[in-house]
Amino acid sequence: MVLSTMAEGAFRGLDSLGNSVSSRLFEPTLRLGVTGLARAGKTVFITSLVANLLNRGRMLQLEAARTGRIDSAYLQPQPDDTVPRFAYEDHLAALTGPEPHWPASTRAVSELRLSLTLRPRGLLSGLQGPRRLHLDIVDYPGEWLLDLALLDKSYAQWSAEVLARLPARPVAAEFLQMLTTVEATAPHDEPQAQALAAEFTRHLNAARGAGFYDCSPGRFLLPGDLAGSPVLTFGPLPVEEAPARRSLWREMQRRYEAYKAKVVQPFFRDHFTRIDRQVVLVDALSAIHSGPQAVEDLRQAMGDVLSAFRPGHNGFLTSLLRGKRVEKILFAATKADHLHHLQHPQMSAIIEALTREARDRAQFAGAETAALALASLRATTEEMRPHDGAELACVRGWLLQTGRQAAFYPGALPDDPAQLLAPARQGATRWLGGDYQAMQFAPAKLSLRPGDGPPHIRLDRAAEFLIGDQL
Ligand SMILES: Nc1nc2c(ncn2[C@@H]2O[C@H](COP(=O)(O)OP(=O)(O)OP(=O)(O)O)[C@@H](O)[C@H]2O)c(=O)[nH]1
Ligand SMILES: [Mg+2]
Repeated sequence: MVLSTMAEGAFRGLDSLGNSVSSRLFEPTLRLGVTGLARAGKTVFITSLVANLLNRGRMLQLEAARTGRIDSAYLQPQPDDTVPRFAYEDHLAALTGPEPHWPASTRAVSELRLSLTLRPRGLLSGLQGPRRLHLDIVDYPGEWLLDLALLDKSYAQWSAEVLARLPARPVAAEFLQMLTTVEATAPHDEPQAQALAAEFTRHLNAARGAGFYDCSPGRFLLPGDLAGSPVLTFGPLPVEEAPARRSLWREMQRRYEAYKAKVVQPFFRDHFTRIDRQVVLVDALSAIHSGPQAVEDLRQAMGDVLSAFRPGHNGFLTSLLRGKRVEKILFAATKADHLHHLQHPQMSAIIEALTREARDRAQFAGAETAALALASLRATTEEMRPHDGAELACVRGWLLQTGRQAAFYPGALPDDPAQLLAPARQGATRWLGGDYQAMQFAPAKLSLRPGDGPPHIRLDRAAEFLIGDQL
């Protein structure tokens, strides 16, 4: 009696051990990071990708979907209990409901687990049962990657750099004026520190709004539940030789270091280092519309964002990663439905050129990279319209501002991306070849056939590059 209970217990123990071992061995997990600067299209991308993996009728370029190797796909509770869940159902309801609208801006990291049951492939496929793959999709702001550069900088260095670039930036005069009234060596005074941080944050937000991308510290723009805490209550101060122990300068320095240790490092440790595949979304068309300075700023920001994928550069990250690396990185220009497909090759060439430097670096670090233009949710239809005796390749959709339908021509993108990137690098203030328009379209009302996900452009190709080899 006793014996059998013991034996049973032992057996059960073995069984549960066996379960966890087998789930680890035979149910691999792939972590897909989705990032991009604010409004790049991360939320819409994830929502549409998941919807199109659940209903695969529009995923012909994803080989495993086309050949029927994906048996089923379903959402599961995610493995990380402390990370907010990506609000897939809410976002999908916004995009595909009776009154379609774009989902609200998201301000923090979130995660979703999609599990796929797969038919085995290869010679022995007849002998094996179905496989399972867990796809953990992580949405995080690209701005947080820009903070990596802070880890290598002392407070004095960071302050000097920020103060040097401030005069050329919007809403900086007030902050600089405030600095002239502040004694950095005087004893720390909390209301003063708060006033400085508030003005500095106001400046960062204005710079961000004016199209500048390198607006670190990234969490000042997306504070989430850290709003008002000391790690976000600092700003740059002019360098001091020997600031007193309780001076404002010393306290700001302490908070800057706390920001690095308590905000930046945990993000890289808990999220970034676990990513296997990465997609970096870029709203290149908006930058082109804003002008050469925005394009140049975007190019530089992409370089900085991507330096996180060349960890050799950064001692902290190298020691965290211990040889692990992101295996594939996709650079995707989003919102390609703003362009007629005749202009998609030009858009792809631009995104390729825009990220070339960054891609070369990533390749150097061993990751496979690709670039393409996609639309996560197609909101327009194509149309040729006569204009001055020629045909203009337009797109038609419901304008977000007026709710009316209109055809739209954004301007001709050059065949050679250098025609945009070179003047941008050389500091041009406007495009010589004419202007580029940007429009905001509302998502179209959809009536989906059973088995079809929301309409997209090249989302299936993106999925094939990112996860196809694992399916
Ligand atoms: N036409 C079109 N517009 C898109 C598409 N994807 C995104 N957009 C537009 O871009 C905006 C931003 O998209 P989001 O997916 O919310 O971008 P995000 O990167 O998650 O933005 P934050 O959460 O604010 O950082 C949307 O509100 C839409 O206006 C697309 O595929 N087609
Ligand atoms: Mg978002």
